Amino acid sequence: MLDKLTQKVSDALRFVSGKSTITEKNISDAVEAIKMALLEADVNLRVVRRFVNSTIEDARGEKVLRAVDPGQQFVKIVHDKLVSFLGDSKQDLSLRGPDVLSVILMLGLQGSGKTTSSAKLALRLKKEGRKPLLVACDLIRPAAVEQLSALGSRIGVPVYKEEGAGGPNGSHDSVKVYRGAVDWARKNLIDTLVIDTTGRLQIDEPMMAELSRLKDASRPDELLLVADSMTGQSAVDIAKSFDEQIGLTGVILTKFDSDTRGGAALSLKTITGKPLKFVGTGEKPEDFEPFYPDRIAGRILGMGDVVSLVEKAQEVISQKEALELQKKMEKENFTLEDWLNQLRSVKKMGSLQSMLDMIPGMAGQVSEEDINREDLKSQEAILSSMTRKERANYLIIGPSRRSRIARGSGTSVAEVARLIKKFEKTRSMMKKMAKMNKNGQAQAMMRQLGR
Ligand SMILES: Nc1nc2c(ncn2[C@@H]2O[C@H](COP(=O)(O)OP(=O)(O)O)[C@@H](O)[C@H]2O)c(=O)[nH]1
Ligand SMILES: [Mg+2]
Repeated sequence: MLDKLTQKVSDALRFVSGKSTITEKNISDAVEAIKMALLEADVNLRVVRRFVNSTIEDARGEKVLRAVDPGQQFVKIVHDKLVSFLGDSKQDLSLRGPDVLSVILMLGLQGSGKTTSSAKLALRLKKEGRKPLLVACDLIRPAAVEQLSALGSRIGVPVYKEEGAGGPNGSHDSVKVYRGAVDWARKNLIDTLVIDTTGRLQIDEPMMAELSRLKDASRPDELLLVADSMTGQSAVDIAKSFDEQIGLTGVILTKFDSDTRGGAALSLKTITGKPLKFVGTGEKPEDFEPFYPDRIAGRILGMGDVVSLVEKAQEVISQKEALELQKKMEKENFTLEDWLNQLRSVKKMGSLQSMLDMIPGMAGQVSEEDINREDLKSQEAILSSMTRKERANYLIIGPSRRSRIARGSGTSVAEVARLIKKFEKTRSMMKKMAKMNKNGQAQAMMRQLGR
């Protein structure tokens, strides 16, 4: 889900992330790339413009220019912007207390996932301790009532239906079915009605008229539009029409598990002002989650659920590199060259700790206090003053090479010797750990890297 958008956005952020200084050019390159990514994801053009402008505005702000690590801060700006466009925080349903009947009206076009989502929502309410009743008010499609019944028995939620109400010769009166459901609910201690309604392939007058009547009769607490995320911008247009003609309290975005481009999620709140409340993530009744803007933003950024340093480390060390490192460590092929690369990656990062935790076998072994940054600087200087050959095989570094390296790096022969000692020690420690972790911890970390 959102794979393509995630890929594009994280590529865009590569213009700035991990950079200790960023320029207007870096920012505008990144912003331009993000703009393309959003357009490709079928985000509404107006929303894209607004997103881009307010990101630039924030990025130009004082805060960023003074920041210690502007690259990371820019990533954070984009993250926060995504969160705000997705709707800031999770939006709960507003339902009544258990002794008053709450009504949820499910709206949407045919095939959007209304019936499935009704069952999913009912299951969720049941798990939360409510007593829901599914009400079959889609009286146009002959199979709709059967489908809802089957889902209801699968999840253990009662379904209210009226014989003869649907089909070509039925009464087509969803208001009558609703009234019957209310009676049944009173007798059976039901506290929430989830009403599945009629959908058409397009918005048309008879459908809206019928839904309007049902709305007036049932005075719902929640009017939820079920929209197919695969339809991108047209989901947004549909939401707009439903909101104008019936009025909505929120949106359920379905088929979020398929390769949706994400445009609907990003445009909906901005264009309609209606919050996304849930997402459907599969065909099963359990495949349903509240919509958490920050988590989705995290996914779009390709940095998991939170913008954390650990996740930024994933950009620095790729999975492939980590696997190679693991192999080297096992075979004791880890060289000073590798060490220098590690140091440089560490330097690009905000936090050493998270970086150390990413190195196979190092998690929890070394704490940030054990390493000071000055030390790292002189280590890097020493390593840079070595020749490639020396870094590939430290055993050739005799006394004369040592003093040359010391001069070149502005350190002392003793410091060079200390670094080599330390490297030897680290290497044998790494080898031990690599063996220890071969199938355990290290594998888990690899998976984490892969995510
Ligand atoms: N993959 C996936 N399929 C879904 C999701 N929601 C619904 N569907 C499928 O979409 C199709 C139409 O769903 P249905 O609930 O009958 O739509 P309705 O016409 O609006 O009532 C069915 O095949 C569902 O299994 C979802 O979140 N993910
Ligand atoms: Mg249906």
